[in-house]
Amino acid sequence: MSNISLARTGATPVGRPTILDDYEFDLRGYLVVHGALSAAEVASLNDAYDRFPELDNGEWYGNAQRRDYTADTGFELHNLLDCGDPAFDVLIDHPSWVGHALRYAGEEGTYVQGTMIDEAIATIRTSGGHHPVHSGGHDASIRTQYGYRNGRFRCGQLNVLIALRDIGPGDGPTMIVPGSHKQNLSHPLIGDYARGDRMDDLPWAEPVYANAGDALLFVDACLHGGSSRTNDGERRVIILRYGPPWSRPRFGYTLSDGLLGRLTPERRKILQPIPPQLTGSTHVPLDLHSSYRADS
Ligand SMILES: O=C(O)CCC(=O)C(=O)O
Repeated sequence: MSNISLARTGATPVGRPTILDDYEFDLRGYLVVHGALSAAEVASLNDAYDRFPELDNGEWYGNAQRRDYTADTGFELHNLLDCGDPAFDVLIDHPSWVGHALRYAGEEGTYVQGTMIDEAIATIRTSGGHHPVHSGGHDASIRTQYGYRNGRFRCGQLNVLIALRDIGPGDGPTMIVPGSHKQNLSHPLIGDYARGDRMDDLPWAEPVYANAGDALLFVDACLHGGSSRTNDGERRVIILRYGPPWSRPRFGYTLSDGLLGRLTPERRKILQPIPPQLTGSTHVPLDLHSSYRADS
């Protein structure tokens, strides 16, 4: 990446997307940041995975809950960032992708610019598992839509899928139909999500192979899913979904005081961009474009 600039605090170098990133993302709806995590970060996150307790669907680990999307997807730990293990904190504002989140799904240049993670999931997929085909630009919700207007990206959601292990043939790579974020017709060969169609042989879908530490970034409006894992062992992928700062957690998960208290202000702002304004508070919220200042 070029165009490295400093975050507003001056603390974290944030990688801004290059003009090639912008072109690729607009054209295909996704791009891969190779080597997004260092080897040490990958090792630390795999160690954190090894600390996960045995959980049945619905059981909790700290303030994170196992909630599998379907019976076929396998282990999916939602509200991951609040599971109690600080190893995951580094992901929140990781410089390898937070600049992309701000640019593509961060309401850039408006009075509500910024970003929020509205879903964070640790996934483990074993042999036979898959994530069914879904999405597509033909009927995208506002939450997941692709948008580009007046020189600005206006996407509803940027997914960041981070590989913690190499993902090659048979490992269940994510598959995407390039350009499908702009499709006008639904794919003729798939049913609805509940039918559980597999990505594997879907015409025009391409597997995204990855090395451990690579991050796949895509607008959720792309037609996508996780192909069948046929190899033994585990596919380990973390999914973060970034949206505008006014987003809400999809399944209503909350954040503990313990988590919010230990985070840096920059990270806290990404998990809770708009703190609750409690009755009786002496704090007066101001927004970026407000002309009124209490001290002016
Ligand atoms: O597991 C995968 O590879 C894809 C996950 C996915 O499609 C999703 O979470 O929306």
